[in-house]
Amino acid sequence: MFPEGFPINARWPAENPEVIQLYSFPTPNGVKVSIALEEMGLPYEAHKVTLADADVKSPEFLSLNPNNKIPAIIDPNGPDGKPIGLFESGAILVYLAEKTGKLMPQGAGKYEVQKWLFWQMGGLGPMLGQLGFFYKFAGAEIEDPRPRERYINEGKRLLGVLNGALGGRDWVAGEYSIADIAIAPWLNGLEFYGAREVLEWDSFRNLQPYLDRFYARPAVERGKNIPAR
Ligand SMILES: N[C@@H](CCC(=O)N[C@@H](CS)C(=O)NCC(=O)O)C(=O)O
Repeated sequence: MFPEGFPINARWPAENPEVIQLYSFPTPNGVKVSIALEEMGLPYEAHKVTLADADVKSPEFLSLNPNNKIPAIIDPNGPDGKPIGLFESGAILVYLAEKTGKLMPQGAGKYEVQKWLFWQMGGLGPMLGQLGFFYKFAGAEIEDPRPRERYINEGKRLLGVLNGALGGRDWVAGEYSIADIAIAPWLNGLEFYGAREVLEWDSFRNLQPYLDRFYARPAVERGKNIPAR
């Protein structure tokens, strides 16, 4: 079985085991990795792992990510030439940037990128995810308005922070980077949640041009639907 020591291969077999194996679904967290792989020009093989328990809670998937969430990867050619498995989209983005030397500069610029990457991982993603739950999905019928209000207010606050950071610059850390790849798909998800209006999207004048710049990139266009639903 290859990559050796990775039982996930039994359920999602690698056809081309020499390249990076991606286990994902085209959600804002999932497409971060397919977009980064496309931007960096790394060869990879994508496996569709749906969000259903039958997939993300299968013993094979849990063997790679005990936290039962996509995305996850195996790089057969990791540090010291040995295979490595990774989960958490932020950790995967940093790994790929360091592997290729792309989309995260050295020196002070690296920390500028990481500030915004961690801001997305700990703030924008979780808060907008909860907003989606309480505004559109299962929580929408909960009568108590406080959870909805809390995530709307926090979502607006975060959009304001990002809008300010994008004043006078095209990309959040200056140059285009893995921080943008982490952030932009989450902004795009607001349309799917039907939450643009309630967050007063149009009042944040730098955000739509930022999204347009991001989605005009050919690698983003390719990566945004991988793996196909
Ligand atoms: N912090 C994680 C979050 C990943 C995440 O929330 N993945 C969702 C899809 S976007 C998932 O797999 N959900 C399935 C489940 O929770 O059972 C990351 O950035 O990788």
